[in-house]
Amino acid sequence: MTDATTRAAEAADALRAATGVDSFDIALVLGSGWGGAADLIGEEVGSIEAADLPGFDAHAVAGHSSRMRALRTEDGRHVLVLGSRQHFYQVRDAGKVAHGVRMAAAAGATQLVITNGCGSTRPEVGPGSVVLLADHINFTGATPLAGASFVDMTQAYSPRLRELARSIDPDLPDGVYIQFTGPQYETPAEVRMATILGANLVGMSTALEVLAARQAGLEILGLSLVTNLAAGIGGETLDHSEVLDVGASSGPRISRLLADIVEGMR
Ligand code: 8IG
Repeated sequence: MTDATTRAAEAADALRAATGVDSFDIALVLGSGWGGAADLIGEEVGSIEAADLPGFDAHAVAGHSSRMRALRTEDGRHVLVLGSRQHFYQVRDAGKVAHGVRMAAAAGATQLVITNGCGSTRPEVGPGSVVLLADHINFTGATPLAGASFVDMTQAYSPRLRELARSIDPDLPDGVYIQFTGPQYETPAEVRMATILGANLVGMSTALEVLAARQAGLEILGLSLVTNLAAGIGGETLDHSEVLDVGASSGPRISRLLADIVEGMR
C-alpha cells in the first residue's frame, strides 16, 4: 500500500465511524453551483466536517461547503457527498487534492460523479449551460500519482455514464476541460492557447481528482456548469460574484438533472 492509500483508508474508517455507513456506492463532488443537488438525491443519514477527518485541511471559499454528507437513496444505495474540495490553488499538493476521492474509494465507492463550475470558450455554450465531460487536459504540471503508476486514461469519462446522462437530457453538449492551476483566471491569450490545445472548458479542478479516481478504478461521470465565458471570449471582465450568481440561478435546474442521473446510475 502506498502512503496515500493508507491515509485514505484511515480517513475512510473515520468517515464510517462518523456516518454509520459501512460502504458507499457513489461519491459526488459538488463544485460551484452544484451544492443544492444533495437534497434531491436522498435522505441524509450522517455527516461530518471535513476538517474532523484525517488528511483534510480547513478552508473557506465562498460557495464551497466543507461537510462530508452520507445520503441514502430511495432504493437503498449510499452516496457520499464530498462537500470539501481541496483546490490545487490552495494546497499546491496534488496528493491533498486527491485525498477526498481516494477516501471515497477506500470507503467502497465504485462510481464518481464529479462536477465543477467553469468558463467556456464557446459563446454558444454560455453561462447556465451544463456540459458533459468527454475528456480533459491536465495543465497543472502536477499529478497525484507517484512512482510507476501507468494509469490508462483512454476512457476516463465513462462512455456508459455519458450515455445515461444523455438519455436524461439529450441536449447536453460534450466538452473537453482543461485544468489550470489558478487562482488567477486566464488571460485572453491563455484562453486562445487552451482552444488550440483542444479544450473548450477552463477551470481549476477536476483533472487531478479524475487521475486519482481512475487509479482507484472508479467509473466517472464529469459535469460542468458554465458560469462565465472564458476571458476574452465575452469581452467583459470576470469576477467570482458572477460565478456565484449563475450558480444560484442555475441551481434548481442542474440539481434536478444531477439527481435524475444519480437515480439512473444503478
Ligand atoms: I467558476 O473562467 C470558473 N472557474 N480557470 N477559468 C478558470 N476557472 C474558472 C473559470 C474560468 N470560471
